[in-house]
Amino acid sequence: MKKRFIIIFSLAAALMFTFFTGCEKNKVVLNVYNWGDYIDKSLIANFEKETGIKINYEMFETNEHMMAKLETGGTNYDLIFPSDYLIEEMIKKDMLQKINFENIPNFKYIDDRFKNMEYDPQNEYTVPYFWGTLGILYNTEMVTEPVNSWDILWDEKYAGQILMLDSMRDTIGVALKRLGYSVNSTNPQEIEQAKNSLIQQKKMVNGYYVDEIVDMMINGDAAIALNWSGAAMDIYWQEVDYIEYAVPEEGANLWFDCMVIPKTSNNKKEAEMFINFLLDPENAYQNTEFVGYSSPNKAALEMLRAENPEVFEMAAYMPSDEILERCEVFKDLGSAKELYNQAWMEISAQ
Ligand code: N2P
Repeated sequence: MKKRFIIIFSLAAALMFTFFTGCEKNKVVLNVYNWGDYIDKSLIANFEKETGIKINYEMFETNEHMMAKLETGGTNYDLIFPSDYLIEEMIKKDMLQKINFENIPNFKYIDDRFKNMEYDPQNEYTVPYFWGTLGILYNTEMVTEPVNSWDILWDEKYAGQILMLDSMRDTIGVALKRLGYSVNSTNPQEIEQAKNSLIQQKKMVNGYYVDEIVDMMINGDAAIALNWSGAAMDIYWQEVDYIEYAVPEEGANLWFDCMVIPKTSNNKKEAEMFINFLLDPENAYQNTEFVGYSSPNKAALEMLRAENPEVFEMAAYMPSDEILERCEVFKDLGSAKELYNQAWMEISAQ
């Protein structure tokens, strides 16, 4: 009797083992590739719990790093978060799949002003994630003059106190704007002048960074930094009150980061589920507050307005029309990208 019980028990245990390991094997793994510091990670855990889908989350620091990785091949990302100009390039290169918006009912929460953008005119490939501007973070205890021009990043007075973004289009774009040119210039002489100004500036620069800048500014390691608007909001939410953000009068870059599904994805339906999850008003609200960047989600903004109306007065979260008018969106430059790559290499080699 006892023996029989043991046999039945072991058989049941063996069956259960095969069942559970089988499930584990069939579990979908979603490969997500996003910018650093660009999601509230508790949302990932909640999605995994809710759906049983596992997320393999990797991060990049710039559009160019992400693209280089994709173009090297051997990746199978299901969801990535590029900016406007890179989306344009990816669509041209046939690297993206069309999204099935029937699987994303929460798309209705996206404000119309973020739909059918120039980089995706029929809105077939993209769902907006966050948006913002490029500008200057400055420490009000170290910088007492008004900050309204890119010139301050070239001011000898702040030698050793200046942080630049280790990001090709942003940094060259600012140098172009400062000289009165477009951030999308394809004129070799203009790009050459921008390059020379950055080489000349380099001796005053403390360093080129991306995700480290927020902490360095909070720690007082530098007085001024080139950065994106959401970094200022991140600092604001940390209740640090000596860092301000300004978009210079010469104008800057206005950017839109979106969720897109690369052709390499084998889990398109699950990627769309995750997009829909991130667009849920509660989740989008939690995410914008955690990350700091501006949300294109109307319902999330209503929640934010109820709790923190003051952020709608802050240029770092809600740039005024007057600021937006002096901004340009980056465009894919086609073959002229080579001029930027070459200039960037020369700047980096200095
Ligand atoms: C967050 C990166 C912001 C993306 N670390 C700017 N497009």
